[in-house]
Amino acid sequence: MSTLRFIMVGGFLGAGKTTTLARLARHYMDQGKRVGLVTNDQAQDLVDTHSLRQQGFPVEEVAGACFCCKFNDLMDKVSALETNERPDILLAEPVGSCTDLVATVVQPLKDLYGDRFSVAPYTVLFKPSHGLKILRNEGGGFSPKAAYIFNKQLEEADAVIINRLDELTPAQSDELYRLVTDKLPGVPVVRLSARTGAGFDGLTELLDQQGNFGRKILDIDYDIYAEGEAELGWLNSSARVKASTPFSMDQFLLDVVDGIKQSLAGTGAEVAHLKAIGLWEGFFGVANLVSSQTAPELSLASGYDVQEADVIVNARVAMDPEDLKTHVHKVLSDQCTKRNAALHDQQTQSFRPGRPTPTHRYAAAK
Ligand SMILES: Nc1nc2c(ncn2[C@@H]2O[C@H](COP(=O)(O)OP(=O)(O)OP(=O)(O)O)[C@@H](O)[C@H]2O)c(=O)[nH]1
Ligand SMILES: [Mg+2]
Repeated sequence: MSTLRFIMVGGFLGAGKTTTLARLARHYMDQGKRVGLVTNDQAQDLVDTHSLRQQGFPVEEVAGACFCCKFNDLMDKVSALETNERPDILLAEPVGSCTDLVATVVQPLKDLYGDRFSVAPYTVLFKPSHGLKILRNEGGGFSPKAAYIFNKQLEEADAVIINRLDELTPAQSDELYRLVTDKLPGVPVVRLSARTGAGFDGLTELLDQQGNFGRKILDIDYDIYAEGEAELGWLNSSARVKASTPFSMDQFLLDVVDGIKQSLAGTGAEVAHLKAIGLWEGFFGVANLVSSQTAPELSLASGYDVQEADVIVNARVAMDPEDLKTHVHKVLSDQCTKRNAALHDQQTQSFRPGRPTPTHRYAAAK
């Protein structure tokens, strides 16, 4: 029986995991291979799942908690993909605030289902906007407990991928490379732009390596980890927007993300990732904001004017989730008013992520 190649790409919220997985999926499909993707979120209505499906990839979603706490769901979704898509390669994106994935996902996968899978090196994407401050110990941005999660994610990686190379000057890229290699001696570090594809060969060569990967079991304090995750307000909101005259879906998404950024500006709450997707009649657009200090952007444009659209907002911000909900609802409502539009069937979940309780945890690597 042939084995399924299991590629999981971790990394902090907004590091570029979904963008990287989409590029990897396209790369393997161009080679004639079949792929299946599994996304993961603490709640329903994940922007990434819609975005990847709209890009034409077979996607299953594990919702409600991270892969580590929903290990059996992950295996069920993988089985569904195997039945329906017969993939050669499985691409998995864990929740961006999650760590300890080697002990709780990779090790059980290898131990309990080793004959079904061949596990690729566990790669973790490095997010420069927050990572530079954290590795320089500069403070600002996130709390020490959130920085703890960021650091733990790096520590369990077989390889670290510094992303957003297109935005870094050579000096910034070299400084990041030095900071990461000093922190993790002997760990391969690749520099990549998931957006432009620069450095992509370095990632695919790394992922093609054969060996016994996913063996770095963390020494981790689950109290700090749980408190770090619980500092985040987590919000997923969906609604149908209906207007009397056509409006630009892309501008609406950008204005919503920018509006939330502006609305939060006075609160001092750090944005980990804001994303909004608009969907209508097969067209879709996505807007993002990856930190409070950067500019919102349209990462995938629909180029479409609509009178109706299904809009989903995902917000991960270090603040009280009820306050976050108030900000997001107000911005959505204001942007609709500007367009003589109304929101219908709005559904919102907002909460602090609960303490992670993994299905399995291996204290030593097999
Ligand atoms: N300039 C630039 N932008 C990038 C790059 N990679 C990703 N992005 C952008 O960064 C934002 C976040 O990317 P995602 O791929 O959604 O990040 P993620 O890690 O999946 O985020 P979560 O799922 O929320 O944790 C999007 O606006 C992307 O277009 C890159 O290499 N360069
Ligand atoms: Mg993602």
